[in-house]
Amino acid sequence: MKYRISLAVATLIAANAAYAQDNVLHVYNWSDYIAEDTLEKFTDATGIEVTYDVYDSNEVLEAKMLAGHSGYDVVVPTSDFMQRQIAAGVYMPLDKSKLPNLANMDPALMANAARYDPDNEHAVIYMWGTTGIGYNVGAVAERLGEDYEVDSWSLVFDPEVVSKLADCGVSMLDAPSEMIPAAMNYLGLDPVSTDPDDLKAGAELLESVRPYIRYFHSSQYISDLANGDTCVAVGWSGDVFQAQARADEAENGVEIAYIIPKEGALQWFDMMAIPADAPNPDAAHAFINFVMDAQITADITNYVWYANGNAASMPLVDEEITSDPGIFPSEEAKANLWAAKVNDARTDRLITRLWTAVKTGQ
Ligand code: SPD
Repeated sequence: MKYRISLAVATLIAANAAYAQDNVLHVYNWSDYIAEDTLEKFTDATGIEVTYDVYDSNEVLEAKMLAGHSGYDVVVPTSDFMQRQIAAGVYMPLDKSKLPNLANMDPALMANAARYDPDNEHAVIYMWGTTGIGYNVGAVAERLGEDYEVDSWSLVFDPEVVSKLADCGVSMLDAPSEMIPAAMNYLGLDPVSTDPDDLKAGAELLESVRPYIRYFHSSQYISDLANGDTCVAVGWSGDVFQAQARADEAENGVEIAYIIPKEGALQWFDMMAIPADAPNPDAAHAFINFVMDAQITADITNYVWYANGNAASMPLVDEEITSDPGIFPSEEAKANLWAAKVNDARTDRLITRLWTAVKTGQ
């Protein structure tokens, strides 16, 4: 039997399909990086449903963005990676008329982010943080002594020290553009140097401690630290604080601390941006504007323990967070933070090669 549909019905079906498309937003964000109720609140406020996927590596996001047709409407690259993605035409300029909550953002932090994206044309700050060291206070004291002061990258980069911690589990981020510069900085080299000899020296240091590293991974360390399955992790500030929050919740007696090592650390900004081929740019703008609401951003910071770039949210952020120097570093610690620079393709290839050798030990 053949069915014929009238023009009116076909138009209705097409309109429904367009409505369904208009009413779905596809977000791709870092794992463990949003409050439990943010998406639900967005849907309640706008009627737009959200599909939400996560990653834990800038390289993974970049591969998807450069390939195109990702199907995502909002993504959250870190500013240095974002800079070269903008140059590759990956993101659309924001329509600031649709972002009235931009007025909530901290002008000094936005100016900082504008070093990677002049006039903040393509992106706004989601959260920012540092790359330092999380550790299990009891397990480390047991192995290095109660009086050992944990304040240096030597915890993971000095073979004498890290070898004593290997049995309780040491992890590093699977993030070559962060681990090699951190090692270079420890050696007294410029962490943003692209001199191949400096990069090789950083990789050699990492190779020398490789036997004491249990794994390289960029999200597993949260639960492992929280459960006491590992005792030291090079990690991102808020993630380490989340590990402590999970241990508190489990009441398992694990105490986790986070340090920005005295030699300095990377400060980074994660940015909300809209892919140039986003299926639903209107919903993307609505989402970015929604997140920039002072209360919504404060809720996220209060849940994920990351600093944000939203000045209006600060009075709504828990004091436990605003007063913690691991999340909001002191002026003294800030002077020691460095900002990543975007690498050229040749430097990137070298870093990738060196990293493979570090991880495989070959
Ligand atoms: N769990 C959220 C982690 C966010 C980390 N952002 C990446 C920073 C890269 N320098």
